[in-house]
Amino acid sequence: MKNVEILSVGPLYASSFEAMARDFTVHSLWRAQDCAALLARNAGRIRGIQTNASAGADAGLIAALPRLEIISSLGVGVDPIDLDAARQRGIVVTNTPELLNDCVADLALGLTLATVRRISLGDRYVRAGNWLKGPLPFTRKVGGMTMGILGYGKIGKAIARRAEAFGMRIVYHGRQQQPGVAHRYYASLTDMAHDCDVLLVICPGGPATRHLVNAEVLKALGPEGTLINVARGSVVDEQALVQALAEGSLGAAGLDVFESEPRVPEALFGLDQVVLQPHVASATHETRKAMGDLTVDNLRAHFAGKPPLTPVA
Ligand code: 8YV
Repeated sequence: MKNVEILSVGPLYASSFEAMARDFTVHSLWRAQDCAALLARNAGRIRGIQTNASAGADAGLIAALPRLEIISSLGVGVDPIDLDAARQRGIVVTNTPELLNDCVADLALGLTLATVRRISLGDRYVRAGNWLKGPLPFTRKVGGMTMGILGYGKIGKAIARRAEAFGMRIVYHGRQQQPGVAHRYYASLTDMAHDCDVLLVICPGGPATRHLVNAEVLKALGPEGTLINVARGSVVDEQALVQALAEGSLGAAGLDVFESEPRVPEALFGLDQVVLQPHVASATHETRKAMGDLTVDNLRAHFAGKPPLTPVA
């Protein structure tokens, strides 16, 4: 397949990238000093894009590649890929679902525990020598809390199983009630936020969910409530979130994702009731290797004339 030229738009797990570079001729946009020059030299021959759920592939890039046949993306989210532009040209789009469910759910629970029990604060407290001056204030018990899950898909359910093991009660909100699910469904996100202690965001990003968690929802969650976001920064109105945390109308937040990554509002840095992570929910060697290998396997299948393994519906 060395005669097939691939444009690498964003990083891939190192060994998966090496395997891709052995099988295909790869041009790395994310390593290029001069992206425009790289495209000008190679755009006419590129037949596949390898990207990820952060870098995506926008309409301009798709239009610049006249022979493009497939966009193979690492990650489950496809919000930064212009799916309409791809569909209009009959370009296949693939992602890597399922493989990351456990790791994302693990981090969601880790963030929940760290935020409610102030684990990062406790760590800073000990390091700063403050324990010598007195104990850390009490926190709240996780068992017995209600977790409201926004986006009750496969990852949402993996989070629910873990939260239940910690004695939490689960309720959920999504576009519609799901048949055969025992947990209570809320048609209104605001009503759910009002009734839960932890609001856990794990729905897809994109225009349909932009700022779903707005000032009203945060107010309903309230001064004792905790927001956890392991989905997309775009789902939460970040300005409203910063304001609610700063004035105390929202209790606490654990955030793995932000509206303009890797930029994080500096106003959050000084808040002890906030735990921050640099978008790492799926970032373990095991999971990123599996995701990386599947990203390359989708390219291999397509260019061997077979159907892609995990096409985006
Ligand atoms: C990755 C993700 O952080 O799958 C997703 O949608 O956001 C994550 O698993 C991302 O793919 C890395 O760019």
